[in-house]
Amino acid sequence: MPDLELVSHHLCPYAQRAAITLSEKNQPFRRTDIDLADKPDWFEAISPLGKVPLLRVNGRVLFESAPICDYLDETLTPQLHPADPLERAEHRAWIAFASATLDAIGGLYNAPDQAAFESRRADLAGRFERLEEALGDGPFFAGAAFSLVDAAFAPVFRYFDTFERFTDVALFAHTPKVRAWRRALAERTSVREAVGADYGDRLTRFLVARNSWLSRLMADAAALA
Ligand SMILES: N[C@@H](CCC(=O)N[C@@H](CS)C(=O)NCC(=O)O)C(=O)O
Repeated sequence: MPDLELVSHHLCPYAQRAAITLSEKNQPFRRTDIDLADKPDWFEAISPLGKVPLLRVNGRVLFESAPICDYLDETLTPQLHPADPLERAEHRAWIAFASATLDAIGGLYNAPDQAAFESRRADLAGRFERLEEALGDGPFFAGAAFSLVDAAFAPVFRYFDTFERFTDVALFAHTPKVRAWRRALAERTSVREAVGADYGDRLTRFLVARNSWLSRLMADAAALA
């Protein structure tokens, strides 16, 4: 049994992918959350890209969430990637789509004004419509079995739980399959346990501090509450 340490950050969606994967495999691990605004020297020394997540495996360091999750999938059961190579490549492609969607979410919460917010919101709505076309009967991306694509999208959907406390971003109105998938992921134990109990409050503080259009919507909603 390898000694595993996940070097992470409280809010990082990429680190959540690794935490979810470890949990789906019932693999015990230590989690070390660092402050990305004040990175410890030991972290700078072992992180080639200066990013979390890192996975320390018996003292060796893996970086980047995709190879981390692939390594875990190749060494621990149950296997979460499909056995068929073509299907596996498709899953990896949708995981890349999840990463691009995370970038688009960053664009949304950093939008400086209403016009930028609206155009980034419309871009995201288009991405979820594209995703809708890729989904089957559920409850998960590839049907009954939870996969690494599910581990990649659960942190994507988690952002909206916080956004929707303050404003209706109306992103899922025309995507019933995505809505059902989001609900199924939110109920999954591995997904729930991938963040701390204070995640929502931490994310709220992070978003308010962006000084963006969303920060203003959140401040207005809080003032009305
Ligand atoms: N492609 C990387 C992305 C990881 C990433 O962007 N991590 C962010 C936190 S969520 C980070 O560490 N950023 C460095 C910083 O903020 O300085 C992966 O899949 O692991």
